[in-house]
Amino acid sequence: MDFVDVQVAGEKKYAKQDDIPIQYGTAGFRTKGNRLKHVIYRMGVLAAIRSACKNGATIGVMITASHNPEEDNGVKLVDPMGEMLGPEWEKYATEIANVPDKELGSALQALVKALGVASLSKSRVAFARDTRPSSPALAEALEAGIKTAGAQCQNFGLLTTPQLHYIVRCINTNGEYGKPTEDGYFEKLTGAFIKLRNMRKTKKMKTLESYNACLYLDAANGVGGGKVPVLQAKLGELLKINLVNDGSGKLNHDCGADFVKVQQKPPAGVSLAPGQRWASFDGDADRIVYYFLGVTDKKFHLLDGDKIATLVAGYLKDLVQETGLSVNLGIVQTAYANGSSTSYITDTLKVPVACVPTGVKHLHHKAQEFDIGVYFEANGHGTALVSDSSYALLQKSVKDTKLIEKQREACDLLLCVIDLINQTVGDAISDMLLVEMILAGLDWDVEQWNKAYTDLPNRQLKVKVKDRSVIQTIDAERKASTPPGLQNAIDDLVAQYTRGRSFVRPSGTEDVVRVYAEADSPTAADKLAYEVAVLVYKMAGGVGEEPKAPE
Ligand code: 16G
Ligand code: MG
Repeated sequence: MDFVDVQVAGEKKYAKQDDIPIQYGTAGFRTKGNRLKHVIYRMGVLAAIRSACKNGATIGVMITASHNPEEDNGVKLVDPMGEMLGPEWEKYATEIANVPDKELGSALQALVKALGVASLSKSRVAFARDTRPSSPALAEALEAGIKTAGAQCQNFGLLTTPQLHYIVRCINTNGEYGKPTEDGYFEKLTGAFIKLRNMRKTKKMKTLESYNACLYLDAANGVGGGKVPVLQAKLGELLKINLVNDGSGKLNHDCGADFVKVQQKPPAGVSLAPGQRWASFDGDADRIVYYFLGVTDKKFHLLDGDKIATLVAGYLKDLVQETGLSVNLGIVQTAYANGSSTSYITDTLKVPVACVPTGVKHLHHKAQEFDIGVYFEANGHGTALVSDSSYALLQKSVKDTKLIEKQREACDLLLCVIDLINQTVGDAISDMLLVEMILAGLDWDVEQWNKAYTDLPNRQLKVKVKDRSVIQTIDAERKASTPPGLQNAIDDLVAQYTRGRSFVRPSGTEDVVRVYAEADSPTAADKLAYEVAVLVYKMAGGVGEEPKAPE
């Protein structure tokens, strides 16, 4: 096997645009869209090699930059079961993306030799893209890479990130997980949603009379916007979605899940009537947050990833109990989880909770240690994973006449809930349907959901430093191990605040250090975040202006 054609096309049409190094980080490669053509061409070839290493299983490639500004773009690889690329391959991706044009062929040659790959003719790659202006040209570069490498390729056009993850898993399980098409995806999710709503009616569990089937949704002007009408057509009256930021405006501009979470306010230009249930997707629809304006206090309330995790875990815990089976359940969070949510999980839900570093791969991996693992980042990315053995146990128990009818019914219900949940990755559409189903089942409105616990006021800030790698963290990013003295100084500040907590970490997607702080009042949280930001600026080589004190 040689890479002569790959090398020639690479030098001619997909030559490096600059020599600035680029790294496969938490969410793949991400930078300005006009810097990515060569990177994505090369990732087409790498995906073909990955496929060969997985005995010809289909590898997915998604072109998106999620919640980043419209002019950015990015690319990430999807492994055969729909999970993120195995971390051990991130270094190969980084190496291949950065080699000089003249060495591309030889670098690929060396890689396949080291991996023991003899041919790429049986390799398969499936890909999709989001709605960014730069995405079509990048998709062409990707297709060229895959085809020039000699692999087969399937172009799924515009998809949300979780839809591509789902399709990859369907292909590689020969349809056992579902039909490998967008239509198959909607059929599976809406089929489960409709069945669950009807099951609850026939079993007289709740009348659902007071559930308000009207949801207001901000699609961040992203790829999710175009998918909602398809979903709506299948749901009919069961859920009426009023869509804003459907794709006609600028992507992620003053809208979307990231904006709402970080700014702690609604998307620009929308006015919430008190009590309305609102949700926001991010640009590639793998995150969702809910929010509302209080009926009595008229204040903005955010129902973020932590609130979704606790709602889902509480619901699943009750259902598991009803089955009477021995299935353990756990929740996985990151340091960004609000302190109140962690206390609620431990003290009220009494469910084990684990904390891992930021990034889906860490959460997903940890969640697999439970029979049912619910994982959510506070920013709204999350899902629930069910182990193969628990799934098999449920399937067996549904028909087990030794169990009482109520138990068999609970097993049936749980199996159906599992069908509603995207098992590959966090999915805004699937999470939305899950939340809506649970709220309907419990007969809850947003106020009731929000009452579970009260978030501690919190603030996030960014600090620009010369080299963010001078900050290293331990204890799932909750403590800084370098530079020396920084953590002690943070501890001293935190000790001055009631219910204070703060941590700092280098961002994996931006050239900044992130600061998080929470305390018992918004003013205290703002002040603590500011003071910690100043520490970072002074002790970790801040550049530009010193952080500004809160007003
Ligand atoms: C990426 C991660 C997300 C994480 C975020 C943190 C994936 C698919 N996405 O978007 O999970 O929360 O990065 O960004 O892993 P930061 O490192 O810039 O704070
Ligand atoms: Mg995203």
